[in-house]
Amino acid sequence: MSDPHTPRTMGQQFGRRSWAEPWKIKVVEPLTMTTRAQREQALREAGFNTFLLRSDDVYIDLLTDSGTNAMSDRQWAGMMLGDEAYAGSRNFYHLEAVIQQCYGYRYVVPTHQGRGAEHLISRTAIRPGQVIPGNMYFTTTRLHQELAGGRFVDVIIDAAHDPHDPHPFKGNVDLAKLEAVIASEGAANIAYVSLAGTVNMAGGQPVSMACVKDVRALCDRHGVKLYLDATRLVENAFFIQEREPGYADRSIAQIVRELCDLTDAAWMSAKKDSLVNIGGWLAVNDEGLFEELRNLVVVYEGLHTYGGLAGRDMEAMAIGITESMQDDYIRSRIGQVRYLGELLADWEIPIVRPTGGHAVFLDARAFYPHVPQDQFPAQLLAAELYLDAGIRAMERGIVSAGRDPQTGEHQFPKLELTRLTVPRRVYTQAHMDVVAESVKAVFDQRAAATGLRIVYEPKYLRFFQARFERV
Ligand code: PM9
Repeated sequence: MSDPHTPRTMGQQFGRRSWAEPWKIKVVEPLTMTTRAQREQALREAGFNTFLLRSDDVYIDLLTDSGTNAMSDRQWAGMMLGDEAYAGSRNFYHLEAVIQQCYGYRYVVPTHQGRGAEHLISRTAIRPGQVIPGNMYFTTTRLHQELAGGRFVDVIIDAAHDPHDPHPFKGNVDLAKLEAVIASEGAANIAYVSLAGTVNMAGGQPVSMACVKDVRALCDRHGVKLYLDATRLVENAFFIQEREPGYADRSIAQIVRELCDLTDAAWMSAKKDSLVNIGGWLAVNDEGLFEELRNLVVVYEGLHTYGGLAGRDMEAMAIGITESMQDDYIRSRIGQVRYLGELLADWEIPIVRPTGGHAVFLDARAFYPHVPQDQFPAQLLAAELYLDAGIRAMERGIVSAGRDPQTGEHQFPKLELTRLTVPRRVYTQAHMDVVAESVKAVFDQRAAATGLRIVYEPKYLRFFQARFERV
């Protein structure tokens, strides 16, 4: 069933009454077009890793939605209001007030980006040997939890691991799994429950408000804290508004606030939802935890009133947060991702269903059933997409999952995905058409593709810097 919010299907349903973005373009940035021969050379030099390509060699860049947002004229104007004082910048106080109002937490600590916040919360809230249950791992989040001596345990519902399961809230926590972890480890040995909305590695899938309420109640029964990765919470709120009974008439801002109010603290990579190119924060309700975080931030990020950011960046973030909560904006944002997903689904190209918030995830196992997982089918698919039309995607499979810290063996995730991540307010519908047609061309050539082997592998977060060659 098509979704009524998709621009294309709106036209089909109501007879050419299409729906478009609530903004127009004021500044443009030229793109580079390359030949196949140039791309072959660039990919070889990049060791078949799209992270190692120069962006000048990329035509349509769907590597990530992180820090790739187009800012509004208001945000650029805000940059001129940057107060670059070392201490007590007025932009920090503006940002603090906006976070307190929109996300609802009492205390705010700015950080340079999401992983700066993950580092601080992990160091502060995890004792060595403790367990952190969560709704699927995220690469940087789990690494910081492990570096702090913790162990992540996945408690997401089984449907999240099945690319074709149409569950509307595939980010939900399986309460029985969570209860079992608390029972086996003991509540005192749970550092906190780590809840993400949306869930990136599951395909940008949302968590429902009903589920968060249940998790909150379970945490309360056991005296366990509930912390939120709010990186794409605005996108999550859109899915709640669209799919969850009782929320159709609530605004995105109200839903975000209601969900945050069910949690004890949050960390944020503002480079996603908040429509900026850099920035992050931690926000908590507990004064003692805040004291520790505020002290630690000066060691690793910068003074507690800038946390590694320029004043102008904090101003752009404050304005971006407000813009991100506007219902028309978020509908167009998700609508564009869904438009791409529906084009591919119409052509029977295997993607994660339902289409998530920030990206369309291609099911690389279904693309290349003849390529074993330890020959990196999703990495291969990203490479083939680049070769076909200069489109840059990202691997989200076995390379991203990394090695087991105990055994050193590959971890084999059920999902072997290649992510077409859509930057916010950057590309047009015509770009999405070009992307879809390239994916189709690569799909039609799938039988000829051969696997990859690793020739260089760094110790941490290998997907960023590993190098490959064809088997
Ligand atoms: N996510 C992404 O492309 C950028 C780096 S990893 C390829 O999806 C969540 C849910 C994220 C995230 C980054 C971070 C870390 C935390 N949580 O990149 O450090 O998706 O700002 O945030 C990326 P930073």
